[in-house]
Amino acid sequence: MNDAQPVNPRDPNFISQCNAPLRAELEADYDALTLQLQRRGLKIAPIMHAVAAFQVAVPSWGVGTGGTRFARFPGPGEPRNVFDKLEDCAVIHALSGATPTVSLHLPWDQAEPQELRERARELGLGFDAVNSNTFQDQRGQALSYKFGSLTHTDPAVREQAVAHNIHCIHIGEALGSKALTLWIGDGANFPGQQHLAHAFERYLESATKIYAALPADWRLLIEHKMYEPAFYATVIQDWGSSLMAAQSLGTRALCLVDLGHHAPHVNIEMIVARLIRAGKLGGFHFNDSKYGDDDLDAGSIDPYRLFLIFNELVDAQWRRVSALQPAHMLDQSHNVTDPIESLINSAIELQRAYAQALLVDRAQLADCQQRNDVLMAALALKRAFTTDVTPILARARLERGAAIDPIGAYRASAYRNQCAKLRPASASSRSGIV
Ligand code: RM4
Ligand code: MN
Ligand code: MN
Repeated sequence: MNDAQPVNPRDPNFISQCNAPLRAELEADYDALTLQLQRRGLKIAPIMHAVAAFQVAVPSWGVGTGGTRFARFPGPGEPRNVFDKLEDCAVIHALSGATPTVSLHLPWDQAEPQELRERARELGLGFDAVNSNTFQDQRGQALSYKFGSLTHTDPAVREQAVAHNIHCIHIGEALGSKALTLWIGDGANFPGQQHLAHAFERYLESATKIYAALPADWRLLIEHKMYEPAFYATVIQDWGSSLMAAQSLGTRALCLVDLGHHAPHVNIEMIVARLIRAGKLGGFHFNDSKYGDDDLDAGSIDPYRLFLIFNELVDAQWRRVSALQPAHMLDQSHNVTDPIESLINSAIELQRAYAQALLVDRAQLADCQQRNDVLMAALALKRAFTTDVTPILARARLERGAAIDPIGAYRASAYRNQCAKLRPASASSRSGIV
């Protein structure tokens, strides 16, 4: 199968052919883990089923090759439009079994909503949150966002930005989305450039208009980011600003945590715990980073941090915190890997962190915390984190009709080569999304 004929990687027969030689080994590994967990008083089946039910949305902009401010090195067979993107997303889902929805970015993904919905249905996909874009100017746009959008000093620019967001809601409604993600680049590059208090007030005024246009069953996800493109002060720069905005807008306004949007060394899991406490955790943009908003593959730099975030989520489930349903989305930029492989692997890394968090002995941990047995408390987490849950993940995929070895199956299908033929490279080489 290595010397592959072009085949459709979404074909269930192809996937089961790929799985056939791997089944026996998986079964042996799964049985061994079953016994290991049994000795710890844990049942493997509910954990495996929880992992199988885990879902994360794929960002449409993630299936193209990204880039930096300096360069973009296009890969072969990149998607040329939103329909190609949907097809790539369907491949990711067929092989991983974990990504049934796509998060669109408008106007990057502008197309006839009926056509989008129809194509997604054929591919077995749905739509997650829609993302608006007022951080760039579009061709033919009347007013510029150079000095801001929702917080611009000119009310006419603010109106234009509000109208775009309302347009996104309408498109999202036609697609079956249930949330609008609001991230703006507004801010200042120089002290004195912007009145810090007034800019925030203008944000609230504009966001209130968007919130008012939200259908009753929709949520507004407010995404903060510390810097970039504004390098001195960003209007919604941290979870404090985002929480203040969410609290003043209303119950359906919630905070979205993009893992790359904090200062280095910030304790993100604690932010997650605080937002859960406030009833305002709306969702995540998963990725990993070393220095800034690097948008690297989830779990590739600091898998322990990812585990600690899932630990807070599972702990909240365990405490039966009501109405906690955070949206899961990936938000990554793939500069040097095949985006499909990165996204498959990232979805798996999220499931890994989730499975590990499900292994934590919470009663024991609570007891250690109560008695201030610091070392045993720390080890309770480490023990879960260092357990190799790979057989649970593979078995969960099998359960969903996906691939035991998704990257192996993807490569065997030669899908990328097929795309390279069908999707000739375009002359334009934009700088990538950051
Ligand atoms: C931003 C932010 C947003 C994403 C854009 C492309 O840094 O993460 O979520 O929509 O990038
Ligand atoms: Mn993001
Ligand atoms: Mn980002």
